[in-house]
Amino acid sequence: MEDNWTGTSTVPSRGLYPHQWSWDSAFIAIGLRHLSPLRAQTELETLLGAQWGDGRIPHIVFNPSVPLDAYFPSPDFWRSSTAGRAAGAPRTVQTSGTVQPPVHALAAWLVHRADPGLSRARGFLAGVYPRLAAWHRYLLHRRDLGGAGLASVVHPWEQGMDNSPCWDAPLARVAPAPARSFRRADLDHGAPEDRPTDLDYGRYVRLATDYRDGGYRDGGYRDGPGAGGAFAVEDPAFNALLIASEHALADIAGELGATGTARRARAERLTGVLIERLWDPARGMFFCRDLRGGGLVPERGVSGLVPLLLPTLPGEVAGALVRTLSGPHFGDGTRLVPSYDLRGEAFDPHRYWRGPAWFNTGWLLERGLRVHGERERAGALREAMLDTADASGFAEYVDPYTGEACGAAGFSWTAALTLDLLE
Ligand code: 9YW
Repeated sequence: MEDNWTGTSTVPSRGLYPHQWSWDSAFIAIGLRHLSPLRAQTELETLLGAQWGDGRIPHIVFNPSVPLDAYFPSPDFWRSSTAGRAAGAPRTVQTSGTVQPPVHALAAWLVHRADPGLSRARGFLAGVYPRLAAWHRYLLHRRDLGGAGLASVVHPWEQGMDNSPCWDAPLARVAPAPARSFRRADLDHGAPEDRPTDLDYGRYVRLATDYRDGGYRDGGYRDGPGAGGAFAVEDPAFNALLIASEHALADIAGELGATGTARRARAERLTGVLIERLWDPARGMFFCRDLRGGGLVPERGVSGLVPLLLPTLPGEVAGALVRTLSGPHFGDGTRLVPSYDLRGEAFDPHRYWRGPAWFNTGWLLERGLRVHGERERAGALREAMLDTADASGFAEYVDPYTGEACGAAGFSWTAALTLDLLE
């Protein structure tokens, strides 16, 4: 974490991801609070400093001193300060135009609690609260593309699990950008068999190009066919994190002397909407809803277990999630929770979000197990994560059966969340 600190924020990994990433920074701040509450506050403040006028927090904030060819898509692809002008992109800092899961209010609340004296002295919560509130407003209004109250993602990068098999069907409709129209910098650092394919990248580039060329406007699904982009999905983890962060915003409002009652009520109402829209009682987990193709995507991704985090989940839903977590699709002979169904056709224990275990989702599930009183299972998952993080050199992701390291080494959120689990 020391090596990856730049002075104002932390890069996920020096080689592969040399800028600031949105949900990475939230997880990193959760760990940093144990090392340096000041640095943890700064991490979040730096990210929020790049917020757009419409409230969105961009998924990447670019470091201007890093060469353009070190990461793709680079600032000259996103062109945020020109293409994003109507949406209020900042003029002085370059960012992407997509977003990532809203872990930030939860992180801000946990960071505050690590050192309330410092937080109050610096006015940390008073400074971040209006920005976090605008962020949630953006997601709950501009991104309510399905009209039911949940936020939609318009690109697989937004949900954070880039090549999850959950995206295969919704992505199949997207015409890929020609392979020769861009150069993948990620392959300079990662083994091709551990990374998304060129075809995936072609589709990612097409979606991001179309979003940019539309001025990063969020066209409504309700505006009729053709409005907005080709990809719009309601994802269980993205929305569960939004709801968990609404609960955290209610706590923050309380600390600031306001009342968090309306936010708390909204979080509880949205938990009900999440169940109505994305819960499948027969399979005991949540699924993605593809707004362009209609209906739930039948693939079991770890994202469908993350709502376990929610405190007001009905007992039968939480109980079913716990059973699914330890059953044949996620718990059969594994050390850590895989990112995708062990029995699924697309399962691959090494390829990125198509099977490997990740530490951020493990951390969220460990927390969810504790929220629902499953102390023993939470303890076992915690032990397995601590052992594997250490043995893998704080790998980006690992083989869920063997714990073998995959992707980048010295990965920041793996280290940060390990620190948090140790506390
Ligand atoms: C990319 C930085 C990001 C994570 C994402 C992960 C990957 C690839 O790396 O994204 O090029 O943005 O899928 O969740 O935030 O660690």
